Amino acid sequence: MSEKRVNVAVAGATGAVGNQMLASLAERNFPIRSLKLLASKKSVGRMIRFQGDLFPVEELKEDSFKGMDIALFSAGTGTSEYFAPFAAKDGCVVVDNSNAWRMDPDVPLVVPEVNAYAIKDYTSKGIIANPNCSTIQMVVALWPIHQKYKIKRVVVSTYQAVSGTGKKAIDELLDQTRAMINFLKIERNVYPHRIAFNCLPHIDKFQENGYTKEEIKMVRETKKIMGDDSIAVTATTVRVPVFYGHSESVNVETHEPISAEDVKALLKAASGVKVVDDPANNAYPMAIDAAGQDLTLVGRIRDDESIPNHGVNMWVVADNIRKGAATNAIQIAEMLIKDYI
Ligand code: NAP
Ligand code: 12T
Repeated sequence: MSEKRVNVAVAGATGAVGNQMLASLAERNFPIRSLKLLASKKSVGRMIRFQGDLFPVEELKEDSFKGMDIALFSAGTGTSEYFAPFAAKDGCVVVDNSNAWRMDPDVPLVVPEVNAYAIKDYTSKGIIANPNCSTIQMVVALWPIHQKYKIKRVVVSTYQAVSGTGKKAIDELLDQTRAMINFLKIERNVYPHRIAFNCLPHIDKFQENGYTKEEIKMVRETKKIMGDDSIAVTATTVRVPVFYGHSESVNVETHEPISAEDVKALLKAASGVKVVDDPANNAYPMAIDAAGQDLTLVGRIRDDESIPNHGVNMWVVADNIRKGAATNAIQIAEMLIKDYI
């Protein structure tokens, strides 16, 4: 990284993603000149430690971004929708983690391993969108396959951790688990049903066509990031009682002939990917191994024998708060600094 240093604002600094943003900024030695922590009014008065110093949490306001260079947003869709344009107006580039701007044709939707070139389009609105966590890890694994074999169709089912919903959901799984093993009454606030010892085929809101918004995000975002509307994608997204790490069963059909052996070799050389695939030794990607690190783990790579020579199945796992949110956003910010601001 160059000597350039920047003024950084973190909007949503008290949340699950915001927390990881701060940890990752420190871990990666991000070139910070000054740091401003923003959250809602109710957090004003809190102090948060960053690299040994205490920083006050300030209320997010329209004029919070004066003099700032980069704002990392993870404070909810409505908050981003309203506040990101104020940051952009003051010359502060926004990297947004919410769903507010992802499908805006004037906002680049970026996963650095796939379409880093799109970052340059930030100049149009001053905003860059971070994709949905489930989309990010899937396209990291799909992109090398698409470049070589041209993907025709993807069928994905997800097994998503509760941390994707935020701090309250992490507490809910912990509280319900504790209550279950002590035969106490189960409280339920975040999800419509018990999540402890259960699976819910329901992430984000249901839409008129019977799909959830999370499923629709995966379809649309995948096409936008890979720059190819011809790829057919269909998704089923499921919440599972896991704290950190989303897992995905991904079935891929290609136009060009493909084999599991080729895909293993290809993904071993792919950036951001770690192939964990040694069934004889019970080695495959697991949420407990993906959590706490930044790579996307891919394994169980095998031929789909129902589409001879044109299909593979794989199991893709990543830390949804790191690569699925904070790490991806910070990678984008690092590229912005290096090449553009
Ligand atoms: P969380 O743990 O519930 O934290 C929410 C954060 O937003 C807190 O810092 C909260 O501040 C702040 N906030 C809420 N309303 C605000 C307001 N009106 N003004 C200022 N700050 C406000 O949630 P999270 O998991 O960190 O998620 C936060 C955001 O990140 C969401 O937009 C979510 O869509 C996005 N996200 C994206 C991905 C992804 O797929 N890339 C993954 C997870 C989350 P207080 O503590 O003061 O309330
Ligand atoms: N509902 O960023 O609940 O669009 O796991 C990310 C995670 C939305 C998003 C979740 C969600 C997003 C979740």
